[in-house]
Amino acid sequence: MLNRSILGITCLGIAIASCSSPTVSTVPPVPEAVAASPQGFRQTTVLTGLARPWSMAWLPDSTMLITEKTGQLRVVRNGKLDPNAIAGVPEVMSTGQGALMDVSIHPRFAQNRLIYLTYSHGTPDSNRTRLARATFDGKALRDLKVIFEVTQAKSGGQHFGSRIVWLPDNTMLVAIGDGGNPPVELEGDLIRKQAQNLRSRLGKIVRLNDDGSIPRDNPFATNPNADSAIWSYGHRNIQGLTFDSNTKRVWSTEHGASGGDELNLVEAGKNYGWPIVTYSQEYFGGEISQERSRPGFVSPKTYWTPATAPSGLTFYTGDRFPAWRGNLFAGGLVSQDVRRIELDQAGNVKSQQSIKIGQRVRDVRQGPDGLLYVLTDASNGRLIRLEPTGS
Ligand SMILES: [Ca+2]
Repeated sequence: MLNRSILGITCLGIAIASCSSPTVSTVPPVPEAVAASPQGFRQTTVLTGLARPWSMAWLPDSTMLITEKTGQLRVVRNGKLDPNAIAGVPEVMSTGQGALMDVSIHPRFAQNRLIYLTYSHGTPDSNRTRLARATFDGKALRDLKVIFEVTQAKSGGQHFGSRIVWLPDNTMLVAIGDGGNPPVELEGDLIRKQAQNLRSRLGKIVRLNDDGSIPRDNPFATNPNADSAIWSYGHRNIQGLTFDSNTKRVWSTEHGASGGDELNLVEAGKNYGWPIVTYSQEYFGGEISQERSRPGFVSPKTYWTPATAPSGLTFYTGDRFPAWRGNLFAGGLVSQDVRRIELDQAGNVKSQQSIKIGQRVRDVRQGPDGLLYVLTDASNGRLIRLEPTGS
């Protein structure tokens, strides 16, 4: 409420023109106050002993798959972690932020048994984000194929992304990072500038068919000066991506450098500004840009300074927490919490609450049982379940 009051005063004072149209992208968002934790739930540790887990997904029979940073794909059946990792996973470069990242299940897995993995591939001097597809026979991956990759090789171990989200037409969105911080360069300039280069897949969300081919109705499909895989651009490093099937909205969380982490409502063809406009500052001090917003660039719905280092993101639709339906849940590596984010009908942030986890949070997802699951980023990482109390 405090922030709304501040915005209200601004509107009455010097910024009347901007306030008359609150959806205009040039209106800077106001960071939301973060309230204490919601009540009525408990945290239960389901599993320990995961090696820096990164992502999780469920098969139709509720078998759970979990990726680990150094390249293992683990399987959990009836709450028990199989001691043997799934065979057939591609070789992963796990230097720095490099990892076996997202795991995602084809919407028609029951018919085709297809799963998808994103990972960093290569060497510290020459690497890229890849997307691979394979069939899963219950023990091993078969017929693994790399179906998409960043076309430019980069150096260093930073900013690979990445998350996969399916849309109702069985295309998928895949988030790819900008490639790294200064002094990492590509083609004679700071690599972060690739986020604005429509010929590059760095700093983008791409949209793909389920075989990795590029849909003909992508926003830049007919632009000869653009990579036709691009769906949105101007992103730094998205590590949270989710879809609200009611409103058909795509939500992402994106890492800034020092502060300026973003929550974005992402739409096809739009420019999210990095690194031309940002609330973020350089890690070594100083401005990345003097500009926070600009016409034609989409501003974040909120931003986090200091940084939370946002990780997994999920839109809650379950029955177990009726009061949480329609809320976003965003993990935080640095904030070591899960943010419950309440939205209004228009997709603006109404309020935020912090659910303390006390360890770096790498992912948060809604399980098929309607409960929320959290992965902690530690060498002895945990799977935690949030369950309602008193029911
Ligand atoms: Ca932005």
